[in-house]
Amino acid sequence: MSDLKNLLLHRNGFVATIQLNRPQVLNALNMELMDELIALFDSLDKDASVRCIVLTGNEKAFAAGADIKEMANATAVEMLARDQFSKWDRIRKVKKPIIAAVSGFALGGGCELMMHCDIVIASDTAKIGQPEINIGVMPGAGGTQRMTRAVGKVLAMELVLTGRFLTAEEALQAGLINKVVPVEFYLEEAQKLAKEISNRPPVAVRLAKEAVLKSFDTTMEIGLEFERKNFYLLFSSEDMREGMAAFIEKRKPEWKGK
Ligand code: DAK
Repeated sequence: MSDLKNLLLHRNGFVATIQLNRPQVLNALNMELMDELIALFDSLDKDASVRCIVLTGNEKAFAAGADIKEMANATAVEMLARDQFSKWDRIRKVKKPIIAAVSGFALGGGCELMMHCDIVIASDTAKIGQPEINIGVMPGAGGTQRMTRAVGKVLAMELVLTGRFLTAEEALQAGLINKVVPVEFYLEEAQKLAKEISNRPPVAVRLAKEAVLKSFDTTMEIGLEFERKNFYLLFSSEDMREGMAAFIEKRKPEWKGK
């Protein structure tokens, strides 16, 4: 995709890094940016030369939320017609792992975008929260649901009702993010992890991600059955034969993604 206006794309081996690129407004997520982002996720998801995606902003902001100036005059019917909710839902359906590399502000829709990702590496400068309450609304892209599942009811309630920001360290303690590193390293650390995941067998990675996400949508019994079927399915992959043969022959496996 060569005509990106609000994003930058960088490729290194099997890892694609998407950078949100509206620095003048702290990467506020306007509709044009979101449409580009969703289309880019779709295309990277179909591209066999990509195995893991890193999503980042810049040092000052991952994203300070949906673009308030774009919403300020909208009516409920206009918001409904924009149909942004169902578009955001397509990010949830990306099959390849997405790692968020977060520095500075991850607020409102920015925090919700972060929570759509599978793994989060943050800089020690990160400020994470759902401050929508301070502008007369509430989270609209999964904040009340994903935040609550990640950190539990009482902290989610406090964050959503007061708009307070978490520090990176607090977010780590609460289980919202995976790791905090000094600001110079957050992107490098996320890309290192992405490279590590992209050296794993792609079909198993895909089915494992799918099974973990399934746990949010279903009962334990149905989830366990789903997991077991994905496990059995992997016995039809060439990579499973290769992985087990390589273990027995004491050599490094070579993954084909088949
Ligand atoms: N929207 C638009 N512009 C923004 C922005 C935002 N969310 N955040 C910052 N900016 C702009 C500022 O207006 C300013 O622009 P100029 O005045 O220079 O033209 C520039 O970025 C720099 O910001 P500040 O001057 O304010 O910078 P400070 O360092 O002083 O403050 C801040 C940083 C992050 C504390 C502050 O900018 C701030 O409070 N920003 C708003 C944070 C916020 O309330 N976020 C939640 C927005 S509501 C949906 C999906 C999602 C959502 C809704 C619907 N659907 C699927 C339908 C999500 C809603 C939200 O996220």
